[in-house]
Amino acid sequence: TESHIIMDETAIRRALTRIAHEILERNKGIDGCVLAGIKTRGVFLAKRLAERLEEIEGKAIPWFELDVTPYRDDRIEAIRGTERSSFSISIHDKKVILLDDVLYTGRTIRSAMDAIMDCGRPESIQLAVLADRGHRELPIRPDYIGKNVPTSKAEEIEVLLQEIDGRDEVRILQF
Ligand code: 3GP
Ligand code: 5GP
Ligand code: MG
Repeated sequence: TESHIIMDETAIRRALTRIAHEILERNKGIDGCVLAGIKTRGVFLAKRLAERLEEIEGKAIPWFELDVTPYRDDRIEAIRGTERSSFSISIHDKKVILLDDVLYTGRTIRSAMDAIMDCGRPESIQLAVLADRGHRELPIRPDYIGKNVPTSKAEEIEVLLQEIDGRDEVRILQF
């Protein structure tokens, strides 16, 4: 296995800062916005982005964790529909900004949108990802991108975050 670093700690920090500014520009501030971090690593990215937005705007932005497991398209019918999501924060009429580490086929985001829609009617849903590696299987595109990483299907992106991995780094692994 060959591997090399594509984002270091500084690059990740700068990408999140840029995305924070892009979110503020697009939404003319953060009023009515809510961040949803997709488990596992998307949660830490959402928390960091919320901190960054608060530093810039001087206002707190609500954020919550989103577990898309019950909504995955590879789960059997019997399991689907038995576990509904409910969030600590109302998403009704809110601009929900989804956060994930890597965007690949788009299936995870499709599940996330289902989970959100099950809980109410958001004004809109936007998507921010740290890395977009391509190979979409659904018509889904990110609104905010940390880094575009053209990959082959044999490659994998490894995302390491301080909170769980002890350091910040994005690597590309070639098998
Ligand atoms: P994450 O939950 O922090 O995003 O999907 C479980 C973990 O496996 C993910 O961590 C992700 O980092 C890692 N992973 C690496 N390659 C893949 C892949 O191709 N598909 C999925 N679903 N996860 C992958
Ligand atoms: P998708 O559903 O778009 O195929 O994949 C997105 C989800 O799978 C993300 O939550 C991400 O964690 C994981 N994933 C898919 N490919 C990769 C990859 O190359 N690297 C990492 N770290 N995660 C991946
Ligand atoms: Mg993820």
